[in-house]
Parts: sequence; structure tokens; C-alpha cells
Amino acid sequence: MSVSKLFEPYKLGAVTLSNRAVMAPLTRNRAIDGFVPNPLAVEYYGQRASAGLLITEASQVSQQGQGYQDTPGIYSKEQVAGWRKVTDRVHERGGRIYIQLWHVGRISHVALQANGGAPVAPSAVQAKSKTFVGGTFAEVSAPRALELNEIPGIIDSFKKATANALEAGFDGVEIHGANGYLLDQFAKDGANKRTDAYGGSIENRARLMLEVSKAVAAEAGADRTGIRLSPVTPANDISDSNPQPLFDHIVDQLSALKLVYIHVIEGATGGPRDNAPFDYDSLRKRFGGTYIANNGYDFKLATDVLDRNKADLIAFGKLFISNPDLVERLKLGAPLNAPDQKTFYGGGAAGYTDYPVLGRQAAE
Ligand code: 8OZ
Repeated sequence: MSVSKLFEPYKLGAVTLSNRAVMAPLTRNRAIDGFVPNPLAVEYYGQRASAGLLITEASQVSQQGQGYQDTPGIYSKEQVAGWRKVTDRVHERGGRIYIQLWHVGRISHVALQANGGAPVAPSAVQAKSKTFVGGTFAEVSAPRALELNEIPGIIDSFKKATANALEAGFDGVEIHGANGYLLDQFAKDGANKRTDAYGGSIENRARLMLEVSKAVAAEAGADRTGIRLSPVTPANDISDSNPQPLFDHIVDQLSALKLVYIHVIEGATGGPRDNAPFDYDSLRKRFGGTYIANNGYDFKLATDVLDRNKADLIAFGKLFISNPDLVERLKLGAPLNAPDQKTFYGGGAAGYTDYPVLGRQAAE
């Protein structure tokens, strides 16, 4: 039996988690007609309910916010009904679950937008990035810059999605502020060339992320509102010339809003943790709430970081795809199943709900 702080309970705002292992949000592209969660998602998330906290795959807050085929939404009645089955199953099994609220901004394709329109962005700057649409990888489409008078509508779409998430039974919501999607595009000067109140200075570029955070927290309660950040990731062709003061400012303001957590991707998403210098401890110290650390953690690093009080919770991605009973396996020091990349995005039960748990493996 391994001993680690990872297995200790933790009070996260309004809810108590049975341990400090978080299932990171993981895009799986298996939504059915109407971008409703796949019925298999009930089993998929249910199988992983022994995580301290599950965070769902990124779920678009509007049609405009979608950038890949078959990702689920949280803006229609049918989507809410689909998610309700997921949260019920997770709660029956004693788990806790937040939904990740997503607007992709310029990382989209005309095929996904209303009337084949251009995706929206802070500025009309196309990313050198691909999306998956119509069964194949395609260059993202050239975006158009959002008009100033469209910004309240963006904030409102996050607010409505939050109300829907509560109706669907989620314990809370995570704002997707990371990985080069809309809120990260506004924050970072590689994508934001605006000259109005939403561009230029750090304060102006951070404005949309903070306004969305305030609106979501007003709807869900700050104690049920978290946010994911990725200060130095190059994902989706995003960049900033000076991320430390930008994220120091963002986190100071998120702390003032009393958000329950910041979920920080340290380094390049799904890649090296040391791709660029950044002082994550500065964010940890500035933020009054919970710090969830993510990116490339294994049991040893997780235990070490928790022991040194550099984080409160640790989010694991790929390990949770292939190990529904990850917490039990880590506790026992049992071997881990390797994830199969080919079944990450799209498909059915294979590579989704059929990874073996320990008992089943032993019996087979
Ligand atoms: C992988 C494939 C598509 C989207 C992210 C939501 O990186 C994603 C994503 C990941 O945050």
C-alpha cells in the first residue's frame, strides 16, 4: 500500500472530495446528434467516479464556440438531459463532477459555424493550427474579429451554460481559459491585436476572461467556479510576449473574485513541463483558493508536489483514459494500463469504456 497525501480527502469549496486526484478534462469526440453527450459517457464517467473530482471534456457554450466534430454542448435542453444522466451516475457512485465550459474562438472551421460563417476571435488573425472536422484534419478557418457589441453575448453564453450545468446536476463548472481557445486568445498578445478596451494592456487583454469569471461565479457561486489556465503553452499556435505579469495579474483578480480553484497546465500541454521559464509558485502564492496542478504528473511527482505544498490537487489526463480505477491502482502500486492514442478522438466503446479495472483483469 502506498502512502501519499494524494489519498487524503480535500474540501473544495462547496463539496468534499474523497482524494486529491482529479481527472483532467479530456476531449473524446463521441457526442451524438445535436451534440448531446453519448449515452456511453454515463458509463465512462461512472467508471471513473473514484477520482476525487472529475472534470468533463470541454463542452461548448454555444454553436459558435464549437471547433471540432462531435464535441458535446451545454446550451440545449437535450444536452442538459444527456449530462443529467452522467452526473446522476457519478453521484450514485459517490463521485464529484464539474463540467468544463468552452468557447474555441478562432480554433474552428466554417463547416461547424452557423451558415458557414467565419469563426470569431479577438482579431482577424488565423492560427497555424488544425482541427478535426468531417472525419479528417483540416486547417482552421480564417476568423473575423468580434465587434465590441458582441462581447456581452459571449459572456451571456457562458452564463446560460452555467445555469444549464447546474440544472444538469454538476457540482460546479470549470471555465476553459487555456490552450489557445477564446479566453486565452484574448489574454495573449500573439492573438489579440485589438485597440479597444479588450486589447493592448495586460488589464485590457485579461478583461474578457475576468468578466466571464465574474458572470459565471455570479450564477454558480464562486465556491463552485474554477478556471483552467496555461500560461506558456504553445497549443493551438498561441503565444504571449510576457506571460508572467499577465498571469500574475489574472490570478490576483481571480483571487479577488474568490474563485474556488485555478487549474494550471504547467509547461506545454501534453508535452514538456519546462518548455519556457515561468514561476508557477507566484500564482500559487497570489491565489487564495485551491491550486490544481496538471501536465505530465506521475505518482511520484504528485506525491512530492503535494508534500512540498506546491499544489492542493493533481490532475491526471491520459492515465485516467486508460485506468478507470487509477486511484486504487496508485494506492496498491499496481501496474497501469497504457492508453491507446488511436481511440482518443471519436469512435465508440473501444478505448472508451472498455479499459479493464483491477478485479476484472485478474479474473480474465
Ligand atoms: C484535444 C483535442 C481537441 C481539443 C484542449 C479541448 O486542448 C482541448 C482539446 C484537446 O483543451
